Amino acid sequence: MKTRAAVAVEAGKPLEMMEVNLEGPRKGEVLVEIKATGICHTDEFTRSGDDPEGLFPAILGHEGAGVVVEVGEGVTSLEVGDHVIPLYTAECRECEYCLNPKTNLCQKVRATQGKGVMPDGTSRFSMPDGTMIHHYMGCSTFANHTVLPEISLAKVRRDAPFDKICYIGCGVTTGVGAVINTAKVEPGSNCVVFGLGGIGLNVIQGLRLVGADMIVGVDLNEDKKSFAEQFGMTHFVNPKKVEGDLVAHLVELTGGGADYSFECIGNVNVMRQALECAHKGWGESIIIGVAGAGQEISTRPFQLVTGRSWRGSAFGGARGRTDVPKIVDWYMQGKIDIDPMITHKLSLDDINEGFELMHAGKSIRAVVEF
Ligand code: NAD
Ligand code: AHE
Ligand code: ZN
Ligand code: ZN
Repeated sequence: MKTRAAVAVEAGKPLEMMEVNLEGPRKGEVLVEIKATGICHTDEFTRSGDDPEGLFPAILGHEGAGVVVEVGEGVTSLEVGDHVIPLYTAECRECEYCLNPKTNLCQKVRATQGKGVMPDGTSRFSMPDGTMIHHYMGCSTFANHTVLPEISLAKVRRDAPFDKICYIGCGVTTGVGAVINTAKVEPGSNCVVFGLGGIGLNVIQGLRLVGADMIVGVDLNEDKKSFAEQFGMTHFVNPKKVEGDLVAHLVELTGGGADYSFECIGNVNVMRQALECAHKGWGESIIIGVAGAGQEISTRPFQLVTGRSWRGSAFGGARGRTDVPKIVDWYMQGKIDIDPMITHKLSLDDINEGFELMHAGKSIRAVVEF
């Protein structure tokens, strides 16, 4: 079939709208009509050329929601008409990783996913001239239709709006999940969140949900303050307005250091600040931000010797097929907010505007509706 897609033809170039060829689902695969997709900073990270795993041409996008149109041979858990959220972290429920309760990082399709192909080693997408187009993060939601492995789809309730729940495909689950699944933050904790964008705001609402006490937000963009307050931030710090050392300021503000800190930017210098503002003896710092090729983190080992822990979180530690339907329920029950974070709605033709809004710090999430 043919479908409309925004194609990343080359690193650093705007996406190009075109009609692409899409082959139907093979064994264990599912064809999905994408109804809406968010634009995450990770899409920009790859588009810009910073991603060491980035491949071109590719159809980016990994924060979508849609409807099953066709199922391939052997697919048993989904049928035509089911509403689904694509998962960049699959859940096969049988690999060594899925069987270990300490991780959500299913590896069943991860190697081929990283090469921009389906598990059989081939792509379903091609350009009008027949050139192969890579899949992205196993999702490719910047296309009106896409093909995914069955294990990379979470089946969700049919009454949930696509233009909101697409955000659960990455940002919401990443932020809320980092608090609940990765850090396991206890009620009454004092926490610091670096970066109040599409991920950081969801960390903040996760902290409110679990009953954190002090929720300090740190961002260079003053406009993010009022957004973050809506979701539970109790104190705002703009590093540009702090006289002297930011870490010392945060340690003092939190009465000795954060019980938990979260880096939601992808800046290795901020990652160090996030670790070092954690409380001596027990503070944990969670890295969520993704840093560009060649970048490394550093600190004095003494920071760890004296009881701070440095950890990371992917997709909020969530097991997608199991946890994503529950997060959709939380949204429908009003336990978590999504609507005010969707600051812009665009058509696929205007998707590059979404990247410009992100750069200008004007959007939290721009969502493309098909
Ligand atoms: P975003 O662009 O919406 O937000 C980033 C925020 O950081 C902005 O508000 C910006 O003003 C602020 N910021 C930038 N530099 C800063 C600095 N030096 N100090 C303080 N604030 C600063 O991005 P997002 O969509 O929220 O994504 C954030 C990061 O999380 C990205 O690196 C993204 O790739 C990553 N991410 C990781 C996962 C995961 O599973 N680990 C999932 C989604 C996104
Ligand atoms: N390709 C990058 C790594 C990118 C990365 O860390 N991705 C996160 C999800 S970001 C979603 O917005 C993730 O899930 N990582 C675990 C994994 O298996 O990719 C690089 O640096 O190579
Ligand atoms: Zn993302
Ligand atoms: Zn698995």
